[in-house]
Amino acid sequence: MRRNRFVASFSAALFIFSVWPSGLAKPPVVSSLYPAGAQQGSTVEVAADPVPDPWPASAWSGDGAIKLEPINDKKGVYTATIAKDAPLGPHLIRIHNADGASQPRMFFVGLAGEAMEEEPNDSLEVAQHLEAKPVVINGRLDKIGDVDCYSVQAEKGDWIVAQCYAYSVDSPVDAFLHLINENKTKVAFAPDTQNIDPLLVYQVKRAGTFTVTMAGLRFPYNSTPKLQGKTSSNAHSVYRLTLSTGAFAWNTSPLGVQSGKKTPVHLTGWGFEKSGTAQATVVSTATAAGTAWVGAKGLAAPAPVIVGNLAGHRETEPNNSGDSALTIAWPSAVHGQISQADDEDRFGIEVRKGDKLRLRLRASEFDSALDPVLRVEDASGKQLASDDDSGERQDAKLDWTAPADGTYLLAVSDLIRSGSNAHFYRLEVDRITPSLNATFTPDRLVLEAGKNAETTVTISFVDGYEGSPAVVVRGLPEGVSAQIPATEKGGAVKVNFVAAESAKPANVPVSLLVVEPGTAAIHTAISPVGMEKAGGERLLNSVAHLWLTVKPKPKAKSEEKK
Ligand SMILES: [Ca+2]
Ligand SMILES: [Ca+2]
Ligand SMILES: [Ca+2]
Ligand SMILES: [Ca+2]
Repeated sequence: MRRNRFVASFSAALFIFSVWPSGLAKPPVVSSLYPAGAQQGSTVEVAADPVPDPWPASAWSGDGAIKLEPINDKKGVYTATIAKDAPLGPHLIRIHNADGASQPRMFFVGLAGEAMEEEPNDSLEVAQHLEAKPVVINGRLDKIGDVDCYSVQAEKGDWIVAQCYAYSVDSPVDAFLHLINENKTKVAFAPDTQNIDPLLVYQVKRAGTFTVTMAGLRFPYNSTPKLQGKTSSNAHSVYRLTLSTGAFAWNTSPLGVQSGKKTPVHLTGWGFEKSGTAQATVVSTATAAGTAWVGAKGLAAPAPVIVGNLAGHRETEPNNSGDSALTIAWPSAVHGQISQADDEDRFGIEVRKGDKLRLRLRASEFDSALDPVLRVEDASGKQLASDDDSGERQDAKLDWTAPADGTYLLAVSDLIRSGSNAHFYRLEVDRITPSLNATFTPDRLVLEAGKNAETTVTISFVDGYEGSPAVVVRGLPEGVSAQIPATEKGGAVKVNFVAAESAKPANVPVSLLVVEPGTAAIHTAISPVGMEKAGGERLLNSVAHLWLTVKPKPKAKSEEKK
């Protein structure tokens, strides 16, 4: 009797939650991949957690050079094969089954050999010693109060660099690193760098064994009130820690390159001279805009470089006065340094009356020491406009309309008039062009044959855009169509996906494009991914596809009646 009642209420629950009508099956939830990356040209095992049920479940990667195959008799574990030419840097992975797909998870392709953390490693006495360097350690802060210790031998003059990616790859942890010498003296502590993840840099004064300790706080801090302020103890607190005593590149000079061009760059960072590693390399990327990752022989980790459509210039000193300022063609980006106290860099630009310019002086995102100030002056040196902090963090950004034909000056300086070769910048001189942004949510849909489901594309017009854009869907599987309302004024557009009764099961990424009829303009809509961004930007912050799962009609009803 009790058993029957249980069955009855269970069926009722199934009826109510008809989102997953085929019973208990549902889309995989993957909170972490461990390890969250691998070396270029390697094959490793990667565990998805929680274990996708049913097993095996397929994996999709954003790049064909990274393949994950489920191991049938090892639940949750994939064989990840990273091709030798797999693009360096972060990629997205989804796990999917007949009922849907997981949220995308980050997977980083690196340069150095890798190692897995070996517990116990909680104290200096039991630190995991790393012979091979550089090395990427894949670890987890997976018990309350977990501390992970790693020791390396370093010689006088070596630069010990420890770079941690935890929050950066969407782990729920705010990590911190300390460096301790043989006398158990703390010699370095890493502050937050581009987000809440730490980067530790220390030049060795006396040869010996040094221990890096890794610990963390749960993030976001208020996610589990009981644990607030306590160290992290989450199985998903996966991290990647690059440990180097040789060459480590932090930036490139110039900081940015033009998409589709071969650009010689100089790697900047630590340990190049002593290790004899070449600092000159060439960047050639098809990335349209955003960030590309540069590798080179002997480097511990790839370095990010900005990619855009602007051609590049380099400053040439002297350029402190209007007379010595070099006139640059624009739109373009110019790279330079406020190389000493009171250095000012001036660049001339020729404009026509009414030209609308967007000037961005970028420094803090590259961890430059410069607190940039940007001024626009007329040919006589009279200041017409200035900005200190309107850009990202403490960077400057200025929209300026030319009052008359002629040559004007752009002046770059430091807020407190300091300078050094760490005070570098990228000044972007661009024309303001009307444009649009498009985002969508949700980023996953499960569509049953004979039914429909929708995602909302939100289009916003920026900088005076005046068009009648339309949404176009690319990559639809057979038997699925998209109903798209007219979208002349932008705003929220509900795209309705309809599966025919005959639609076959499918699991595919679909692109949502916003086009301007009669022009070549195409904007790919994106959807934000990851947890709240209170800790800053992550390595990847959006996904450029909607994941569409098509499943057959449930057989349950007719079978139950029989
Ligand atoms: Ca651990
Ligand atoms: Ca530990
Ligand atoms: Ca300069
Ligand atoms: Ca100068």
